[in-house]
Amino acid sequence: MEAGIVGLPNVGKSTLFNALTSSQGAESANYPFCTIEPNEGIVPVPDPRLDVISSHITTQKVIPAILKLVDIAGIVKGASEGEGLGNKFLSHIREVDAIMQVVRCFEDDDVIHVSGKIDPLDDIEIIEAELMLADIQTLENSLNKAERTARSGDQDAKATVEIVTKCLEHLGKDKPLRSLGLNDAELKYVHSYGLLTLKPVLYVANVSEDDLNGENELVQRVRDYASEANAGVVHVCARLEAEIAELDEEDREEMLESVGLTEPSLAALAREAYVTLGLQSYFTAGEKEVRAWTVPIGATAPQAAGVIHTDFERGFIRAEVFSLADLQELGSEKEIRNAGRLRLEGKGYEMRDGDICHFLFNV
Ligand SMILES: Nc1nc2c(ncn2[C@@H]2O[C@H](COP(=O)(O)OP(=O)(O)OP(=O)(O)O)[C@@H](O)[C@H]2O)c(=O)[nH]1
Ligand SMILES: [Mg+2]
Repeated sequence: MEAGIVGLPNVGKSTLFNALTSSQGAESANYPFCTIEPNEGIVPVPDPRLDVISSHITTQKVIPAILKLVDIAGIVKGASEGEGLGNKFLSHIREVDAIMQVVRCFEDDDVIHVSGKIDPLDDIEIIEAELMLADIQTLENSLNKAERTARSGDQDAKATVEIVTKCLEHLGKDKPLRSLGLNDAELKYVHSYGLLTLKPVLYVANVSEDDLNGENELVQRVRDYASEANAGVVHVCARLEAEIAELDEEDREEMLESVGLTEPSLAALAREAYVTLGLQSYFTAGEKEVRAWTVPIGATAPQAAGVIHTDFERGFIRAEVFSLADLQELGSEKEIRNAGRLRLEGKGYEMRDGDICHFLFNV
């Protein structure tokens, strides 16, 4: 799973990115969380269930799920026409699964706002407009090609023309494609275009140090907007998070407590990112490692196994599954087995959030 951090210039994207990618989560010692490229990083997804599992199953290491982040440079008005670094950055967004849009809700006279005033909804609209314009360009280009092929009678091309036209009409009404409600079959025809406004969005309201709970009216406006647009919102003080991330664990707890926070914002951000993307976790647990894996909600057991290794999916025989609740009640896998609560699930099994499993396969 990969999310791109986008927004207008100077809204705190890099501050947030640095805070998230440099924070040393408790479990992270066992995982190379690092910045891959200067603007790409991997962060562990905090999940308290991992601690519960490893309190019952002795293991050498605990490996959380990961979220890959890309810090994309500020988008300015006219980006879709090549303004600023324009198209190059839009092409970065094409590659991510979800967009995290940072909107400035903090007041600070020392930090210049590109539009000269702090208005998060205005900011959201500017970015959305650029993404919509970029999609219109992409679709118009492909429409020409598809129309030519369709004339030769190609059925696929005909369907493409139909769906592309539908998308263009929607964008023409100033609406992002994520609100068009394309079904899976329709999505297949436009999948390869990497349409920007089709990607789910999570708004990150960057709040002031003195508004850590996001009570400011500006944040409320973002929430109202997002609930209408079916998007999530988290509020974060990027600057404070950056300071917190520098601390070691003990000092971090102290600092969080002193400012009245119960957890670093990464935790809330990661949770919301899961919701936005329709994802859930399952676990594998053994002597060598206890590990969280990410799958889309609705994934079947073979698909879940495929996240570990494609061979697991190809040669899937069955899964042995138990729940976290069973583990907490009975204390060990052995007891779960003895109590007859270890479930054997076949190819059609739909994974549930928090399942703990072994996969049996044969290739
Ligand atoms: N007061 C305050 N300042 C912040 C906060 N977050 C970021 N800033 C400041 O805003 C300025 C811009 O932050 P960056 O993180 O570089 O912004 P950016 O969005 O990456 O900017 P570009 O990469 O140029 O598009 C810096 O001076 C930050 O210190 C915040 O939560 N509160
Ligand atoms: Mg930056």
